[in-house]
Amino acid sequence: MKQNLDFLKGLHMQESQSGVSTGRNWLASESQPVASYSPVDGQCIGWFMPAAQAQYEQVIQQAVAAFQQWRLVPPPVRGEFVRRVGEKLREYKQMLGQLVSYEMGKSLQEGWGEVQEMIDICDFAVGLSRQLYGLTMASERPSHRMFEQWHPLGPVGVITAFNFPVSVWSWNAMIAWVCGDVVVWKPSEKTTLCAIACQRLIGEVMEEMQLPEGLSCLVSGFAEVGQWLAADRRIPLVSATGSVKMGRAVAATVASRLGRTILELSGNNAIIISQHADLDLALRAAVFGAVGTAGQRCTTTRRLIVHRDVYDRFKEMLKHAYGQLRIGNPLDASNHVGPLIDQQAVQQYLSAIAACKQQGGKFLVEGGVLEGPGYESGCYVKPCIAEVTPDMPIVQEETFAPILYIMPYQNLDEAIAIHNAMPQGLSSAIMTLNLRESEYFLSAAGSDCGIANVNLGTSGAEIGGAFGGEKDTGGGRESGSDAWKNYMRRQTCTINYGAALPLAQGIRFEI
Ligand code: UN1
Repeated sequence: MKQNLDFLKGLHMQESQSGVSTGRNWLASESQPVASYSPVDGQCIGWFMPAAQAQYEQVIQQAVAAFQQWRLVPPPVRGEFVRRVGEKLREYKQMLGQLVSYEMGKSLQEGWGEVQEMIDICDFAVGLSRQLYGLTMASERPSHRMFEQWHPLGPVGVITAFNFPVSVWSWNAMIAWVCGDVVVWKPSEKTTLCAIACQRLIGEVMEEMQLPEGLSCLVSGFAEVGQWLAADRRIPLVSATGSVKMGRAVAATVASRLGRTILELSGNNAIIISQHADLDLALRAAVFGAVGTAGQRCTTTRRLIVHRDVYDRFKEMLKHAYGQLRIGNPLDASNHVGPLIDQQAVQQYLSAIAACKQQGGKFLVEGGVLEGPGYESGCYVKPCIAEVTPDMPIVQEETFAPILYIMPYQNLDEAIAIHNAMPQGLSSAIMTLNLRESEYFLSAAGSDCGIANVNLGTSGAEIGGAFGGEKDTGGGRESGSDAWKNYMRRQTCTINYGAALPLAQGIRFEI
């Protein structure tokens, strides 16, 4: 099937373009152009010029200047900007979703879903722009009033991964903007064209509203650009999504200057499938969780912990479901599973399978790389399932690929112990119709993850909740609930409207 790439023109993508921008303006760069290849068909989609240090410096100066103005704009007026961004995204949803699907390789449904997630966070942020509430506290001193207020923080650095090339940035950017911050985005070098497309759309809204250059900045490039952001004292907050290795490096650098981070790193998410589960529901949750986005979500279901009474039956159900999966071009809506992001990811998938076999894993559904017509990019792999024991080293690791590990359990305490015995702590789920089991799973003795679900899978969180997790996942929270507080500075204020000066804690000090 010949690919229709008209959406690239619709998004004003050129063959070669600057990857550095302060909003409406694009900076010429001295760097060597970098190509972006589609894992869908192996074609070069276009080229971008990454940021060199000189452009980075220009961008940050502009961001700092824009912050001086933007912090003084009333929050609901800042919300109006985000509302218009949401309108723009609605207008371009079809095409931007197609670009996400083509450059990243996720199914078209998921590409559109990702843009919808951007629209949703815009709506959330618009409402939030009138709800940046602070508390009023009871002062212990007579004629004193005490309260807290939230002020804008500064330019926020946002480092994003290839797997959600547009929405994770938007979770950060939309919230940061209504909070009065400006945003400097360093996207994954693997999906930079998606970032350029977003930046162009933002630039149009900035032009329409005549907003200060520097409000929305893009600094494309490799890991070194992320390190510049991490080391930069002018960036009070760095929000980073990606590998644990990247997160540790960013965290150490930002901590050494006592800056703030929001880290959203790896997951090793499991579903506990009880003997009291609705197994049909469990099957649908497990299969989408494991093979959706070709296993490249940080919320992907990587482990199934299944009660012995239903273990054999569930294995058969899984085998049958995996037999129905259609793997192929993600822009063809009839396919369930697209390619991995690149050849390196394919190698990691193959190494994990080899390690699993070597450590005693038994494959229920075999993996492998697909070849032949339609699979020329070499990035299409078969989703596979291995029976393992929980202590195998490979099971402790997050491999960004559709490899599902399955293991049995006897009682719920054992299942929860297996569940929690991982370095990561992002998302989790239990499938059960038994109230005691589900409540126990959600109790302090239950799941140790940032996200815990009952009778739904581990992936596909909504934007209204805070997103993130514990342990090696990094501890950060983004998106909904009160995650906005990370993007602002809290000020505790006390006003004395009396004529005396009583000291707190009853301290006496007479002069
Ligand atoms: C990620 O993989 O980094 O919950 C984010 C989900 C999506 C976001 C995943 N809403 O699966």
